[in-house]
Amino acid sequence: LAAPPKPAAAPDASVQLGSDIPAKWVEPQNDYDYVKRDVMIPMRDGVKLHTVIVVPKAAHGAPMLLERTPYDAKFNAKTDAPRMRDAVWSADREWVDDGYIIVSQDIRGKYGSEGKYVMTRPPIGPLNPSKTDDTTDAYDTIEWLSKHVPESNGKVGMIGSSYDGWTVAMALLGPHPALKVAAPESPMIDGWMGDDWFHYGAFRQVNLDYFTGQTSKTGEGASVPRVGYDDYQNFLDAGSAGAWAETHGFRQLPWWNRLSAHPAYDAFWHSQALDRLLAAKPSTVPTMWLQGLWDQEDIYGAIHSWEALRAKGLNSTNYLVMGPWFHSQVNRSAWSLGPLKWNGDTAADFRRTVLIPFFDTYLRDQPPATPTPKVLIYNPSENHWDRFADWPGAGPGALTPFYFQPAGGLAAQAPASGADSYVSDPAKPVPFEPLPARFGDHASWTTWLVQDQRFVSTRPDVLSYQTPPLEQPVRLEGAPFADLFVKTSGTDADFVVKIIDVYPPTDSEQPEMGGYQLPISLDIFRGRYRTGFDTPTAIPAGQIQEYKFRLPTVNYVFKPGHRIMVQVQSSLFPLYDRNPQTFVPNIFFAKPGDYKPATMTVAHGAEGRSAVLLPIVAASTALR
Ligand code: PG9
Repeated sequence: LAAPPKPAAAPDASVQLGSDIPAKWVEPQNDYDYVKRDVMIPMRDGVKLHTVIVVPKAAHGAPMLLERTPYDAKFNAKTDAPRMRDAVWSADREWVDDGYIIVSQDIRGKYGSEGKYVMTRPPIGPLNPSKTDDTTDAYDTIEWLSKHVPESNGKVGMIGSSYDGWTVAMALLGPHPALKVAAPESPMIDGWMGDDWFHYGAFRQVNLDYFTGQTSKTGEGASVPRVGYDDYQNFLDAGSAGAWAETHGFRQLPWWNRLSAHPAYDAFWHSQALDRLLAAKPSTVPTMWLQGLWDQEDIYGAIHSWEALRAKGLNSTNYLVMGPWFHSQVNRSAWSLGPLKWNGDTAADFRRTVLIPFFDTYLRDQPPATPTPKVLIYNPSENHWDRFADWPGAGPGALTPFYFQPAGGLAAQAPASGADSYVSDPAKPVPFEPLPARFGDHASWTTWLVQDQRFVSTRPDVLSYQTPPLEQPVRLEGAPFADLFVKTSGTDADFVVKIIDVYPPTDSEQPEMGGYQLPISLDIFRGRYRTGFDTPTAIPAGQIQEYKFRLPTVNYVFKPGHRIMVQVQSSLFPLYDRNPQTFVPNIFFAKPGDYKPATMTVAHGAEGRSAVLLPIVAASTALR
């Protein structure tokens, strides 16, 4: 008999002939309460945009929250957290709690998306001869989303702050029918007039790092390397913004070349100013315009867009919210701002109780328990939200002048005579924050607008005017104006005006607030634009000229015992580039010899009644 065959030797599992790394590792998703899809969505010209869709496993007929960004769409669900609430970025947690599908997309040419990147790409037209822009890209994306996310109800709400707020505003220029609601948060709307790039023509040098960060690479570029620790000294040593750019290779950056060729408010800027474009083509998508009252980057856009649409009669779909926030703080926690403490987490509470119910109204046909107010603005001095049926409480014709007085006074009566002078020396510009100035320091950058101004108020080139301690409250609801009458010995000049709440000298609860000089509204104005933003003209030396400009909006009460103070100075450095004080064609490229000290004489008598025009109301116009 033949012996039975021996069983084949079992494979020896202790010997590895291949690789210990499998060709493809798939993480079991059992613990995950969401699925994440990375898709490339085709646009009308064939370019595909990288989009991250995060869907709760329980979703069925859920609304979609879309954010379009130049800052890497992977910010959502980039961690390996199995709970969607932990996987999204902090601002989206409450949306996850409410069952939303969260969608983020890289805009054209950035991070995972195809195509070419153009900085805040202008709408199709003279500045953009192509067939696509961020209006068509948003449209095509929403078209795709409304058909390809089976767990959704096909309805989309758009959100995003700053640049991402700009993408929301662009979508509103030609919205897809499935776009049901929008919230541009601190949107960049007019980069020349008062958002990121300039304020009334004064250039914001903090953006030079942004230019390399954003346009030197498809992904994240680096900031400009610094030799010294203090940006005040670094920028002083550089000379002009143009010289800084030249040293650091900016000629390779087309955006810098375009921007620096357009220092005035010419067609390049006003034909891409979104408040103008939206007003010319108002959308009926319910829109909540949001921003911070101390928004250090985009303090102009939301309020001006809301006002432009209101002026066009858009009422029932046009909402305004201003919180006690720094730039984009609406998406973080906001218990405080610098030394100012708020009544609760004003950002998270707002998202939960106002913003999400507003979106649910249009995305789920679920009206909120309490109707959304047309205007909601925090009152930082009384520490509560105010709801308004309309805004401003003080109409444009209802501004009350507070005139500069001899001996540093400030009062509603115009003085008979007087003037004050200071020497503005470009070699010693007034710092915008206590030195060392550090653009990269997030804590100081986000709070410089509430910085105690005592750090400069004793400088000889800073004028201060103040009321006596108030006996009655003075309530402001609206946008103050600066109205200066100044003579300079130079041929160009900048003027900074700050409206300041001076706290009483002692505060037993928070001693460091004793005598605090809190700016509640401030801005800078480049004098060459006093007669027209598109046509700079030399200032005639030795002649009084008027400089009148709007300041940021406030909802504020100066309390009894406090004083109203106004400060005037001619620089805010290095945040704003220095004015050489000699008229040159383009300040970006001023030469060292152009920078000259000048004597500024601020008139407050018959020659010109310098003042701030305050939106004073006798009583709050808030809904009670
Ligand atoms: N303020 C930033 C920005 C917006 C738009 C253009 C350039 C910069 C931002 O935070 O996105």
